[in-house]
Amino acid sequence: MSSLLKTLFFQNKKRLLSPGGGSAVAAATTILSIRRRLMSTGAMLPQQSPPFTDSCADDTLCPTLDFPGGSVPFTSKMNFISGSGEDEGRIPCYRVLDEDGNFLPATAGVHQVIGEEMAVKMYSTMVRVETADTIFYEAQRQGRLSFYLTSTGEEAVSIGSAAALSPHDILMLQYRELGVLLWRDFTLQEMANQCFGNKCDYGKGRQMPIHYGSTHHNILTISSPLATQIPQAAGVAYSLKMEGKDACAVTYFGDGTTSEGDFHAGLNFAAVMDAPVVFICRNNGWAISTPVAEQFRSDGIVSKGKGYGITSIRVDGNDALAVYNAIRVAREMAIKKQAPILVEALTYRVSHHSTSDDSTKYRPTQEIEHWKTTRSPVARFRKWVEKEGWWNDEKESQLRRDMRKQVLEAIQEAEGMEKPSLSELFADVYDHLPPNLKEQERSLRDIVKRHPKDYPADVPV
Ligand SMILES: Cc1ncc(C[n+]2csc(CCOP(=O)(O)OP(=O)(O)O)c2C)c(N)n1
Ligand SMILES: [Mg+2]
Repeated sequence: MSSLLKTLFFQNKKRLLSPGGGSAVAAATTILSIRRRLMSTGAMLPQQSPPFTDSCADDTLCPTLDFPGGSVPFTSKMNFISGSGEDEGRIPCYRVLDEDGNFLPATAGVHQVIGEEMAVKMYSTMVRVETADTIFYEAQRQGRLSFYLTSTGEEAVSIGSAAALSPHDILMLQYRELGVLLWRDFTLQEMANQCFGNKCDYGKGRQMPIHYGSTHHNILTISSPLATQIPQAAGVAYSLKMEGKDACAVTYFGDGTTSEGDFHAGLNFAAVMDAPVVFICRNNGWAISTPVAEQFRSDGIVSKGKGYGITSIRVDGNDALAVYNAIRVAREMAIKKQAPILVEALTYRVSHHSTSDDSTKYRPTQEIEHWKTTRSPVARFRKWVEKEGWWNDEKESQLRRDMRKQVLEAIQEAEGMEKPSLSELFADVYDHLPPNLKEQERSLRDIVKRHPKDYPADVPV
């Protein structure tokens, strides 16, 4: 049976794993259709419910209802369950360090799981992200890039989590997780090539800036439509399970993205299929101009895990050590139990949503300042690393100087590089170009010929 299941799966694998091609729903549908085909051939039996026993015909004498999926206790109290969680209070947030980088009394000695090398690499990657974000943002303002978006204030979520994963884990990002890419040694040059859409960009200049992806780094290409990565992650996790891999799928998404149908489909699918996936929600308080108070009535995202039967935790997203610890354990559980885990990281989007946004129009500047200074995840982590005796002002100035130089060099190199040729715009989707695309290509070439000044000179026609 397992070889038939595998054969059917591999026949469909390309569709399931293709980042842009196979949509999330298609992935789910394909896996379900594989199961259905196996059941119809008798190769796989549907999961058996325990046999129904009418052992208790009189409900008043019976303490439980024998129901498909498991028995349910009866009660004579008419209790409505509170939807907001106000009866139980809000779900607490796990943290390790206080704002000054000191271990909290309850966590001292218990949680110090990383040593100097890891701590310094994590801090250096945070500075790398900060520097890249600042310079790329400025480059966009100078008109050298069409678009950019920073992860300022959220560095601990991406770097703390990436550090806790294995390079074999397959990642599906949203767009505000540059730290994850840089942690995996995706270079500043690879990043700059993508943002400038030059001939070395893996996407051949066909995506907006910041839509990174790299097969070599096990990172699927980012796509603009929100939440598509969530059911895809469930499908990828299911494939890892079928191949018996010692790895999991990990997907990142924002608070606003949880309002998409794909979020709910993805979580339910992963739970029902026992797929080893870690869902990481960066709850940064805002979805462009929509605050979380207008996004959902639940106690954040962590409370939704229970509804899908998923083990979940809420963590302080500005505490890199807490994120690291939580994700390390979440990963272990996902693989060992072959089950999904949901992690909600509470953080804050300090930057504007993107270069197309001005967030001072819809939120108080004091709120932004508070998170930028008092609650900075980078400053907090630096304080801890310094207290351990692993960092000092001299190392700091040297690192910042080096990073600035590296980012500027990468931008200069990427900007000067030739763009992909015009024909690439039509390649890689169909084996043979269909007539409508042939016509579009012909028409585009005709327009470029007639209006050469309106088209960039560095795009080979
Ligand atoms: C399906 C879909 N709807 C709307 C958008 C437009 N959009 C882009 S980003 C964004 C906000 C997402 O917020 P969140 O998930 O909280 O992520 P954050 O930007 O805060 O990191 C919206 C509405 C989109 N890209 N895709
Ligand atoms: Mg958000």
